[in-house]
Amino acid sequence: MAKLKILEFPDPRLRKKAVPVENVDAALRQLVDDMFETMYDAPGIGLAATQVDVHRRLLVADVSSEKNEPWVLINPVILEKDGTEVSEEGCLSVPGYYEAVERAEHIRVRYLDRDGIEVESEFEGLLAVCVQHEMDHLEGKLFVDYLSEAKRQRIRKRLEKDRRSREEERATVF
Ligand code: GNR
Ligand code: NI
Repeated sequence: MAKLKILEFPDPRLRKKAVPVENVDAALRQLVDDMFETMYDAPGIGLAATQVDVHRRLLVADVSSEKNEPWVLINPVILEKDGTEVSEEGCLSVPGYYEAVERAEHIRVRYLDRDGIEVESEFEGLLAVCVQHEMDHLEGKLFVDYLSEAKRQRIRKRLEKDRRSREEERATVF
């Protein structure tokens, strides 16, 4: 098991479009395990491969309070969307910011599970929000893209400033 480094906005690698997973093999399952370790440690309720600089179409999620309901979606496709709901979203790649985003309320998704079996599931509530947020990552899209240009620039500038002060901090220690 290994904890992976999470890319942060405005890193241009977060803008890459992920390509389909071709083989659900031992190496892919190792990546899935590492993504869960990274997500639980963060802590977060979902993680897309894009966020750990792997540009393949897979995501993991667990919105349960006991952290014992892991979901693995490989090559996910939304078949149906129903209703809309607005909720506050955050993102491990945009640390410290929470903003209202509108999403579909119910979604029906076709994907491969961790054994490479094709399945269809319906999601609602927080898990539906999370799956849509993670699928956006696979397209190179972030929740800040739904905000105004002014808000997005403000978040980008503050995160760049935070990053610079963290780098100065390291330079002082070493
Ligand atoms: O941990 C996360 N919480 C969250 C809260 C509301 C809507 C979406 C999310 S996903 C986020 C983890 C993350 O950045 N996944 O890409
Ligand atoms: Ni995110």
